[in-house]
Amino acid sequence: MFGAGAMGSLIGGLLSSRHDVTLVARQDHVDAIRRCGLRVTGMTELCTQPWAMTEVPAAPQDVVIISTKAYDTRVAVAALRRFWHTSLFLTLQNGFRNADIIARKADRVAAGTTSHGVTYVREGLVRHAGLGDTYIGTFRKVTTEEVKELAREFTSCGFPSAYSEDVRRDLWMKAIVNAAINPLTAIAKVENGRLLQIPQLHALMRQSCEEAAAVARAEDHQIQAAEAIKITERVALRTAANRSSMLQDIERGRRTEVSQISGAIAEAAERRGIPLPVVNALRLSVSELERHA
Ligand code: KPL
Repeated sequence: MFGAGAMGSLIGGLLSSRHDVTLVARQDHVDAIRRCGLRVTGMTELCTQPWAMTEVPAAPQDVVIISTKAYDTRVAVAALRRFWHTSLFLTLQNGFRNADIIARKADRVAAGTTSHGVTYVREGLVRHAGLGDTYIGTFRKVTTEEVKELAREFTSCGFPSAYSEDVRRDLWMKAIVNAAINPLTAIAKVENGRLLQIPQLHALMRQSCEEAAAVARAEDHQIQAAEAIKITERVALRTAANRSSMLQDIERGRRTEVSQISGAIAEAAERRGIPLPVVNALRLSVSELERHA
């Protein structure tokens, strides 16, 4: 598991109940895990002791899961060079370009989306604050059977996952969800569920989904606005108590994934000549917050 922030720690922790898992993480997180184990609270309660290190391990790995921030994907792939021709790579990140970046180097790539809400509380401890769906699909030189097997293994470790027939569409759908929920929660400094309770924020969330869905359609993914809105509302409801990853980044004075989510949608919109007033306003506001953080 390369990148053990909130999401990587949850998944890595769960997988370690049945598998030999190595988390590659920041020094303070690694030190805490080595001292007291990795703790997950909330919807999942566990304390586990996966291998944790700051360097890429030397031993061969069956599966390499990348769960870094999307702006770190290139660096992650370079660091994982020794597995390019031997391991199955799986990306479980925000943004829809990660699998393409990984597939430029790694031979075998699967891609997935997950909409669980997870908060990084402090080193060694994450909170599973909201349930979500996880879909995994083939991307490059991976068989359907291998991906189904992965999904089954994830499920049996307590991380329910399903095989996706069209993971590129799922990646777009997830980006639409993130482009609505993440900037709004980061700007308003509210938990995801508040977007459904504050009418003005709810209206902006819906408009953002409408705009981004039009871009997805122009990119040949059949995503209607009504479906995008319904899925986004469902994610906000199920992760109501979570602080989005973008809000967590702003609060910790860190760089956000706004360029890799809303920025990527904006680039596609510009290529296609599609106006994107709400998505762009939210994107620019987050960039300003980020600049001042
Ligand atoms: O992906 C997320 C994120 O915060 O990045 C959601 C699903 C919106 C959960 O907060």
